[in-house]
Amino acid sequence: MASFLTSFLALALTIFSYNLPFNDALQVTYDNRALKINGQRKLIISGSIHYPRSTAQMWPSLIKKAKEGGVNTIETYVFWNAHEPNYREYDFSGNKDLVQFLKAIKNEGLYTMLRIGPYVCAEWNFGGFPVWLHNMPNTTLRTNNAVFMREMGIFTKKIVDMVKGEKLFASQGGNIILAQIENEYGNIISHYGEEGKKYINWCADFALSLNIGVPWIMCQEDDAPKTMINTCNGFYCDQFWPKNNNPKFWTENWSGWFKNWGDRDPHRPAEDLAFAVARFFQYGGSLQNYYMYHGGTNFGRTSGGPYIATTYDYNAPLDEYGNVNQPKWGHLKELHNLLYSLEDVLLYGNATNTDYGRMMSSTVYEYKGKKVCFLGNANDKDDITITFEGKNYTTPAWSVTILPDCKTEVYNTARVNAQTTVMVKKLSEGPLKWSYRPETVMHLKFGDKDQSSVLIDALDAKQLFDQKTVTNDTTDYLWYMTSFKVDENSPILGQELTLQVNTKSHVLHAFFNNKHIGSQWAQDDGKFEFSFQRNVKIREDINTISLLSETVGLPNYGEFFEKVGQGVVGPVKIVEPNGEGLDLSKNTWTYMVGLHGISKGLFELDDRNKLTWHTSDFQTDRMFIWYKTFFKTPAGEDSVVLDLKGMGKGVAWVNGHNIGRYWPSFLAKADGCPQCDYRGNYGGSKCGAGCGKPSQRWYHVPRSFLRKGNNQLVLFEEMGGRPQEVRVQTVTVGTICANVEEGNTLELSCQGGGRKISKINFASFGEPKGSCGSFETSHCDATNAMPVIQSACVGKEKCTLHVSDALFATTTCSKSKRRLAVEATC
Ligand SMILES: *[C@@H]1O[C@H](CO)[C@@H](O)[C@H](O)[C@H]1NC(C)=O
Ligand SMILES: *[C@@H]1O[C@H](CO)[C@@H](O)[C@H](O)[C@H]1NC(C)=O
Ligand SMILES: *[C@@H]1O[C@H](CO)[C@@H](O)[C@H](O)[C@H]1NC(C)=O
Ligand SMILES: *[C@@H]1O[C@H](CO)[C@@H](O)[C@H](O)[C@H]1NC(C)=O
Ligand SMILES: CC(=O)N[C@H]1CO[C@H](CO)[C@@H](O)[C@@H]1O
Repeated sequence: MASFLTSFLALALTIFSYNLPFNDALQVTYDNRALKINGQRKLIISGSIHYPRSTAQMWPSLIKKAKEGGVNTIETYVFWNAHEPNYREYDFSGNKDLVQFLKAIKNEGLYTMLRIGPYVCAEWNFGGFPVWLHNMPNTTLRTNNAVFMREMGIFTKKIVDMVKGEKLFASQGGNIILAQIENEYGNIISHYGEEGKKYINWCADFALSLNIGVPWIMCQEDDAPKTMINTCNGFYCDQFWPKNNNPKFWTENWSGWFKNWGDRDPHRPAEDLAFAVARFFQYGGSLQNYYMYHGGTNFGRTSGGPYIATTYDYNAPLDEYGNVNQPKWGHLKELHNLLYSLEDVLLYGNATNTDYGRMMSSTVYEYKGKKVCFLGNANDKDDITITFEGKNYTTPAWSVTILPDCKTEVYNTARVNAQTTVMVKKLSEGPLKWSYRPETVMHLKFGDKDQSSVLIDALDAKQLFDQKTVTNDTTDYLWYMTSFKVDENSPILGQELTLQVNTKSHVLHAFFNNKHIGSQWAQDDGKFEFSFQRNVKIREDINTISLLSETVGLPNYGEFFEKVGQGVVGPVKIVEPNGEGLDLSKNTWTYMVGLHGISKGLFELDDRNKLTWHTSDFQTDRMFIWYKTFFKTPAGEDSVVLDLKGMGKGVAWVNGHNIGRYWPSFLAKADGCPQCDYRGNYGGSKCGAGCGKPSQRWYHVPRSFLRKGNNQLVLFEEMGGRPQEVRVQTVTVGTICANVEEGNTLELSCQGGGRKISKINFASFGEPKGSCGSFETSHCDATNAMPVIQSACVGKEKCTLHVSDALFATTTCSKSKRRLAVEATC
């Protein structure tokens, strides 16, 4: 069995280690089983990487690691609001250089799935739509609406023409094999009635009219027009049966989950993800895409919401910084290589399914005398033994066993032999030397704009406006300001009064007569609205109210999501104890977009306004304050992060690059971090970690944002924090572990960067217990595992060992249970 396994995997690897030739046009078609390339059915294993969620400098290495992990295709959306931030002003620079990204994929010899949308959802701000589009008169998004369809048409055509111009479609000799129009419209179509149906048919006709020469897909859209391939999205898609004789495609296999401010760290166990993939192929699947393969970072204001965090790590096979996430990456890699080696039998063979009850099934594929078998156990509690073709097999609960010759068990999704890697943070610099500068609190004095020097472009109106329509979403921040006059004889003077602000702000900071009276933020309850109420002391004559309203990511999902109000929607009232009150909603409101410090460019590298920053009387735990410091670029290649523990909420810039919103004071829920059992259906809140800790403490600073020598870090802190606790750190491989069954291969690697295995902390062959970080020997283990592993691994960047009892002293452990557990330090 052992030798068979080794040669088998070696074969699988050679099969995959060729570069796809992209010179000649490829003919891409499909039938009821699979996508066909030049007439040949093709097994597609794809991974999502969203180009603006990393940097152009990171792309080649991300794509390479994805290829090494055994994906043959990269998928991305196209992000409209990143490319057309203002009407007819386009941006394809830096990490928005779509063509460069597509070429990087092609250069690695991988295929591309291009999901143009241009609605993308994707936890991306406003689902990818530019807010100016919503602000155009008479626009309703994602339905049969003239303004919307005209603009969607113009943008989509622009992208298609750009890609065609570079000859990137497979039909032109490029590597793009599929394109997508719209996105998950089936989830919401019922809310749009006949107009929705007209729209989706228009989408199909419009897409076809672009003549790209490769098929179009529509994901999660059961009523997709016949010219489109309807595909499945979800945590599991084995029970998805396409219509219209279409092949079974899975365009979003959620490899983990995203994080909101206040959420635990999402974690989808490798065993469960591999189970979902193996089952999909057991039941006739032929194309699947990991959403995400690399999640990355929501830089700047790109995160959707409300409340999508800055990290978009997604617990994907490549982590936020681009490091391989082990054992997930390695466990899936083994599965991918095995599946490729079975491609012809899986895609051309006939399948026979047998049901054994208790959720146990087998599938036999037969083609030209070759046979491949799957044993699938979807029982979430019981391991099940069946007699299959004359032999007994035990399949662990919630797992799939693959027998490439229908006799030998080569892969089981619940048996993880890949190494586990624990990444650690290393201090590079800190504490840092800070200077500070208060942000200006806007207010009106005596009814006139005496702060006209800072009230640039102030707008007056006798109404409360939706925040998006005033800011065009150019900033998170909008001031709503008003004043009212109280006569000396007014009965409300001297009474206990309450200021009441009904708002759809995500965060509200309120000032009365230029004094801060409170801050409040919305609960993450799906509604995101609240009533802010505080006692206020009215004075005779003029009183002023200043409300700083903030958005923390615009909605990206749901029917009519663009119509959800944002900002101070009102009413705004001064309420007397008897409930009567003064309604200020129709008062004259003065609007001021953004912050003073932002308009003055305090975060920019060249201090063009030469404003003073203070160092004496250093201020901490204070709201509305700017902090500035400098730090050195950490040596080496490891990813760089800022540890912002101790800070409240705000925005961080490094050398003028906005690295995103930070909010470490928003803690993850204290409960719901139980022991993780991979068995049973996964959901976004299962297996979470980090309960009660900051929902995001570390913030990625891509190396390409750094300079030789000193780097400038600027923080705008709006709640109050302690910058002296901020640290610059690097992320590196700490402990590595493996827990390999006899007959398999131990592979330990420090994952590059020239690092070597320095120490073996634990090694035991037999029936060692526990997991990485807490292994223990058992009574029957061999006595010499430590020296064997030390001599094989210490001082090496990588070591490989075929695990067999011949290597070790005798053990009394039962033959079927023997395994080798190792923990090492890089
Ligand atoms: C918007 O729709 C209204 C009502 O159908 C119409 O009167 C108005 O002219 C439209 N405005 C624009 C700019 O198309
Ligand atoms: C699969 O089954 C169909 C119908 O039973 C048969 O016509 C075909 O030859 C079979 N193909 C293979 C590869 O066995
Ligand atoms: C399989 O297991 C059954 C039940 O335990 C046993 O009776 C049978 O002999 C086994 N068959 C083989 C081939 O080992
Ligand atoms: C928002 O867009 C409108 C229409 O293009 C424009 O008149 C207005 O100045 C913009 N406001 C801001 C703050 O960008
Ligand atoms: C229905 C739904 O929420 N779909 C989303 C599934 O998850 C991915 C990422 O988490 C989104 O991009 C989909 O649109």
